[in-house]
Formats: sequence, C-alpha cells, structure tokens
Amino acid sequence: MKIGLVGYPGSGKSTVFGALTGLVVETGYGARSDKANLGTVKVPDPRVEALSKLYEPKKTTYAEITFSDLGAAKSEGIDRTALNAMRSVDALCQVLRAFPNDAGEEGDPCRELEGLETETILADLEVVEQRVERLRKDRSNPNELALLERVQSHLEDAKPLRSLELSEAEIKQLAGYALLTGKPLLLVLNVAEDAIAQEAPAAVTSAARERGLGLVVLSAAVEMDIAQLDEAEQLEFVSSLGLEEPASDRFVRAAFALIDLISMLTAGPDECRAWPIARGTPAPKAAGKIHSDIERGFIRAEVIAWQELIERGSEASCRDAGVLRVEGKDYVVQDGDVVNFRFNV
Ligand SMILES: Nc1nc2c(ncn2[C@@H]2O[C@H](COP(=O)(O)OP(=O)(O)OP(=O)(O)O)[C@@H](O)[C@H]2O)c(=O)[nH]1
Ligand SMILES: [Mg+2]
Repeated sequence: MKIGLVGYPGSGKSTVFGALTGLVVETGYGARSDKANLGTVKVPDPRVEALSKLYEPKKTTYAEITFSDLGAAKSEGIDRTALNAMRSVDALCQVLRAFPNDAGEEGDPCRELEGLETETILADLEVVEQRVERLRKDRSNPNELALLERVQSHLEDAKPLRSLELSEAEIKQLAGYALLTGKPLLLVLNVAEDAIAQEAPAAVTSAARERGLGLVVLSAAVEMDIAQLDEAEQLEFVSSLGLEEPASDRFVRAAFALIDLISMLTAGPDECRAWPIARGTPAPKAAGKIHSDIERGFIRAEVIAWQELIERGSEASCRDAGVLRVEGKDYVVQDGDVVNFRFNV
C-alpha cells in the first residue's frame, strides 16, 4: 500500500516525509531529486504492543505502509509530473502550509486545498473526456459510456470523484482510469512550531468537513526533531509540548485507516504480528496473507478478541471462559481479532 505526499512547493512534504520515516532527506525550496523519496513506516499499534508484552516473543511485527514524497512540483502550483506521479499511489496526503516561509509569507492552506482540487479535477476531466469521445464513436460499451458521462458531469460541476455515489461494480469499472479525485485524501495541516497546541483555523476545519476529509494538524519541523530522539526522550519531549504522542503516530494511523485496511493479529512466543487486510475479508483469504498453504488447507479459525486475550492472559483461559470462538470459512475477520488458523495440506 503506497501513500503519496502531495502539495504545493515548500508546503513541507519532504519535512513530513523525513519526520515519518526517520530518513534524512533534503528539504528547502528546490531541494528535490528526480526520483521520489520512498520510505516504509510501521503503523503504531497499542494492541500489538500489549500482545508483545504478554508473550515476550522473539519477534514483533507491525503493519507497514509506504510513503512516497512526490515532491516534483516545479514552481508555483502543481505540475504535470507531480500529477502523473499521483496516479500510481493508493491514497494521497496533501500537506498544507500554515507556517510563514523563509520569505515571511503567511501560509494560505485553503487556497492550496482548493488549488490542488481544481488541478486534479481538470486532470481527471481530460482523461474522462477522451474516453467518452472514443466510446461515443465506436459505440462498443454503452454501459461504460453512461457511467463516464455521469462522472464527467460531476467533474464539470467542479466536484471531485470521491463525492460521487458509486456502486461497488462502478468503482471497479473506473479503477483502471486511476482518476486522481477518486483516491482517498487526507489533509495534513503543517503549522508553525508555536501553533501545535492551538486549534486549527476554523476556515480549514470547515473546508475539510464540507468535503468529508480527515485533517491531521502537526508541525513537520517539530516532528522531524522528535524523530531524531530515542524512545524515552521522545515521550518526555512530546509531553513537554502538551501532547500525548508524536503527531506523526496519529498521522500514520489516520493514513492507514484511509486506505480502509484493518489489522488481523496473530500472537505467540515466536511472533506477535499485525496483518493488514482489506475490510470484509473472509477467514480463508485472510489466512492466505500468512501463507497460501493455510488458505488452501483451511479447516477453521480460532478467534479471540484482543482485549479478551490481554485480560485473561492466555489462550487456554480464553478457551475455558468460552471467549475463544471457532469460525468457519464464511467468517469475516474483524479488526483486532487474534486468529489462530487450523489447516491441513
Ligand atoms: N517553521 C517551519 N518550517 C518548516 C516546517 N515544515 C517545513 N518547514 C520548512 O519549509 C521549507 C520547505 O520544506 P520542505 O519539506 O522542503 O517542503 P516541500 O514541500 O518538500 O518543498 P518542495 O519539495 O520544494 O516542493 C524548509 O525550509 C523546511 O525546513 C514547519 O513545520 N515549521
Ligand atoms: Mg521536497
């Protein structure tokens, strides 16, 4: 799963990326290479932490997501290279500048939000118009034509695709077009160091709410500093700022939720682990994430809600208490299920 960091030049994409990944990257206006920065980040998960404390396993593995710093904007605004780079990611996070830059200019996050929205709507319209024209000419697929005409008129109303109501089948039909405004979008308001404990400006929160978009407030510069500290120092520093955890932890969790993934958990003395799966995945398919043999030879899943396991301290006492459920192949795995698969190959 890949998430693209997008936004206007100097909004702080590379700084956010550095803070998330702990990688040292070049920041500052014009500091960018031709290759997008790529980095993989653990999704902080207190459930995995608790299980790991209980089992003291040899290995603890968190879910991961990959962030890509699509810092390819050339001058003012968003250019074509940046727009094209967005097509290959699963979701977008737009970094909005709300701190004064080196030139002393205040940020205008609402303008940046609207600006990128307009650019991406226009880029999508271009794709859709071309396809509509083709389909009208060769009359090969009236079904798809009708759908694309609906999409076109929605975009022409200056609305992003994600606000158009679509059936599962229609979403599938459109997937191949990789339309930018159909991708899940999370907003990151990058504020000045002295504004992290303050509420986000009302104009920004209402712009996010109107569009049904998530909003995370952080100061990338501060998060970058936090990322350089060891764990104990981090906690101390974060609480001295009046926060409970680094904002980047909240951000990564929000990004994970954005792509509609949930975590199946496995726990034991060898490994405690979170397995990212799509919401609605049936047990055998979820088992296949661990190993294809387990999917092939699936017999049943033994499931305990993670809180029960932590509370009762062992699988055996969960069994005794009747909170270990035996589920078959139609069971849909839920977020936070600790699962043990029985299989036979
Ligand atoms: N004061 C302050 N400065 C920041 C913050 N975040 C980023 N900056 C500074 O703003 C400048 C631009 O940040 P970058 O992370 O390079 O921005 P970018 O979006 O990657 O920029 P381009 O790659 O040029 O599009 C750098 O000088 C950063 O140090 C912040 O939270 N507070
Ligand atoms: Mg950059």
